[in-house]
Amino acid sequence: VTLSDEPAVVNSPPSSNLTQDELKKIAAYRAVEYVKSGMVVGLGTGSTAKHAVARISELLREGKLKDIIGIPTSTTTHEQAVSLGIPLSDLDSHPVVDLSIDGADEVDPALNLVKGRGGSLLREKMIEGASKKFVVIVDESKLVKHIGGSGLAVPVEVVPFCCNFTAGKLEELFREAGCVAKLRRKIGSNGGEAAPAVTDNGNYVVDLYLERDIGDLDAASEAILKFPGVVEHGMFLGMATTLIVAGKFGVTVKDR
Ligand code: ABF
Repeated sequence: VTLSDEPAVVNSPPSSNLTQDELKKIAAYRAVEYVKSGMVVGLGTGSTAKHAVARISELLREGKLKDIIGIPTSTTTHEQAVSLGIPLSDLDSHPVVDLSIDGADEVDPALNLVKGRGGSLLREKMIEGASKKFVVIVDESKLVKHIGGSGLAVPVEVVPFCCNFTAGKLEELFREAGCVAKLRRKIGSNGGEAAPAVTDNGNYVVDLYLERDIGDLDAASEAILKFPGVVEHGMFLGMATTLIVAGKFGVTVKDR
């Protein structure tokens, strides 16, 4: 099955009265049309991807899809897929993934992404990087001209050891872009400083808040990954093969 069988752009009728969650669901359901029986499917994480996981399980139950093996990109998605009875595996047993479907925090016109504001990024990058096709599903609020320039964070997963040292190095690296690096903390502390948020891999997240855009994305990626304390960052460059956007003017499908 290849995505090139599909038209590059499809516009469906306007859907102006829909909520953001309904738009997410529309994008997710459209993406699941790419899933065919027998595929190994990367199951994304987040409020958009969860609709795709639910839809896959629904089609399995109805017998419209068969023999799907899901590869979850987070412990949360693992739990959701288990609860819905989707057969699961991992990259050790299935190193080639036919298709992954996942959300994103930002998408630029070249389909470069920022991911990880919801906490997951490393497993997503491993699984989506091992995928023949990677379909990104978003509502139109996620579209940007330049990723990393919106004043919202570019997340970086770091090892806990001397994480403030690593955060300082990252801030220094992007000083010209007005970078402020903040260690992400758990929400809902009662009074004192909240403990650092911990990823599925036992690491921490440093959020890079950039006043101006960081310019050459490949150079920025390379520079971030050079620090030994960095595990991975949330810029997914040149990885997405298809973008599905649901907005008030309908659904748009764009292939890279
Ligand atoms: C995960 O979910 C993260 O990489 C990204 O931060 C987020 C997008 O979530 P949502 O669909 O809830 O906006 O994939």
